[in-house]
Amino acid sequence: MKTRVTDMLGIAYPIMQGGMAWVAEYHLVAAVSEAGGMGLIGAGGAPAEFVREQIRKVKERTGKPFGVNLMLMNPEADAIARVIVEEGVKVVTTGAGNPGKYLSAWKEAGVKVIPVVASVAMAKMMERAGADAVVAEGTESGGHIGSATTMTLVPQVVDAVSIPVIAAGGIADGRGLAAAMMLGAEAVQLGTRFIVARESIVHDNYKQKVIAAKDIDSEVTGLSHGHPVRQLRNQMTREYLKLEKGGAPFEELEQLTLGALRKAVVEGDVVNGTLMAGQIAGLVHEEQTCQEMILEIMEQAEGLLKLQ
Ligand code: TUI
Repeated sequence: MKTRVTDMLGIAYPIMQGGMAWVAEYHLVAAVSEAGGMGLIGAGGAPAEFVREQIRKVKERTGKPFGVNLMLMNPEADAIARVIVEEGVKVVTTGAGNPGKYLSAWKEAGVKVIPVVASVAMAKMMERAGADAVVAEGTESGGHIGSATTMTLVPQVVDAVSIPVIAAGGIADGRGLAAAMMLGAEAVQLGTRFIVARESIVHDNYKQKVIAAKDIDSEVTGLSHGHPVRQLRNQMTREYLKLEKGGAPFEELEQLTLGALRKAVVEGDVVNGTLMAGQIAGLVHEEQTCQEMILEIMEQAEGLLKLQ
């Protein structure tokens, strides 16, 4: 299944791994890339030097293409943008903001730039600024989200830009990949399914919550202050939503979530931690290696698209 995205990135399959904070560290990234997909280090809120170490560790494990996701609210975003160039990273995706100010430096260094967008307007702005592709991410996704669904966003972005579009949000199997291709996407980005990859260092408590999740087990917190985050329902979301409904100020809500993703991923605290996951968690049933996941997705999608 060759597309402009597989050609541009030099990958075998049109499958990218979401740049999930804390989750997408070097073990997962190297495994996805080794399996023929596109692994992406999730810089999240990490310091620049930590990201540099992660890049070097991925390089030790695979010679295949990989990238870095820069979460633009990171206070060290400027320094990470420089590390990406210094370490010769070939692909960068960005999230949670507008990467405009980094584009010229990255382009000059030959880095392929793929902003994650949640609207047509942002996709057009990024194309004008010189982006090589965009990830159109629907509200089904885990983590920080926009409001448009993948089904509506992807074809509208495809019609609005000439650069390749990668679909994200609500995709976890070959049916999702085939559907995304039908909407005009040239690759997909998966997050939730890779949380439970064998190579993922996510605490088993968190993995089991994703595996047990059903279709309507996620909640969106933070809508009232403009930072909606999708995560699995637990005591933390119940408490948060109660406070939010009562009009609690942003600072109080922020206290509740400070360090909560780390608590879930590293410590396995599924009660007070933030279990970011997408709506497709209900379709994720088992821990598998990245290679098993990717080959299964490709076989299913190719069968549906009658390519074999
Ligand atoms: O970035 C994501 N997903 C994320 S980032 C993240 S880290 C975090 N942790 C705790 C609380 C909040 C965040 C977890 N999940 N996805 C890509 C994405 N980007 N979705 C939506 C956007 C986006 C939003 C606004 C992109 C651009 C944008 O534009 C704002 C502007 O400046 O115009």
